Amino acid sequence: MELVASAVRRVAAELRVGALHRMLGATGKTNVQGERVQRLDRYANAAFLESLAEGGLVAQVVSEEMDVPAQLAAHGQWTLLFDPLDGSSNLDSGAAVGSIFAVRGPQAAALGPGRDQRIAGYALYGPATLLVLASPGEGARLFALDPSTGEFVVVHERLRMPATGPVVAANAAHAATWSAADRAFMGRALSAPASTLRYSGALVADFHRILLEGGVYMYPGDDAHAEGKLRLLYEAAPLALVAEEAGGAAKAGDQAVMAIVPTSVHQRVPLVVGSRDVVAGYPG
Ligand code: AFP
Repeated sequence: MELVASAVRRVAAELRVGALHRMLGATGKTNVQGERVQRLDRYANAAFLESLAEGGLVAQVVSEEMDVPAQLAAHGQWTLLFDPLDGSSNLDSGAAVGSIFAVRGPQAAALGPGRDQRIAGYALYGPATLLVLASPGEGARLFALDPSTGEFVVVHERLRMPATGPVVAANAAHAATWSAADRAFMGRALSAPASTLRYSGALVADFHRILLEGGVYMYPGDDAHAEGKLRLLYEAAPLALVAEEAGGAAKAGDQAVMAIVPTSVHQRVPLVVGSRDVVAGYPG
């Protein structure tokens, strides 16, 4: 986690001065997902790779920004999977972005189900740099980066996601091409008492709000993304572990996200994640 924290510190520092260095904007390239690569996507990926290469602990890394996994230390014990800069299309607007990561055992475990994750979490680069870490059976903790010391300090020892809650996060512009069941689910969520729609375009930012306030984030299959948009290994599964450890839940169709055995490293899944009682009402 020290290596991940070091990458997060570097990304946070670069984000603060990115506009000054003319680091905003696109590189003109697209990644393996067919998405425009921002200059800071490239920076964040390099920051993770360089930090994780230290100390010979990490054998293999899987990144949203790399077509194939990279091999690091020959005798390393861990596989790291990450989206180095989630929501990077927010950058030019100065809105929140994040990093998502998971730690698994040796190489073969990269293609196991989410239950093989040893630690998972995310950084949220907003008004403060926040770090959430979860591991099976040990709950989820919230840290904040103290810029005066460079240390992460504990803010919450044991986060609990409310069993239900008002926040609904989804790209409602795509609802016309969702299944009737997905539309009906969103309609029920929006008609619950005090419900409110909040969607930032960065999964980490939307998920974090739901973790604290309760509610549901959904990105189901639609016309443009038949399998859903979000990546199983370094977006959906890490957040599913955080959600479960905080008392929430995550589904991909009718399956628990944590139970899905991936078939490829960049596999996408439809995702419904959030408060336990809200996600339980998802028909799948
Ligand atoms: P980018 O990293 O390409 O900006 O994608 C972000 C993301 O994977 C996730 O963070 C958002 O919740 C989701 O895509 C937003 O997708 P839409 O723009 O289609 O709503």
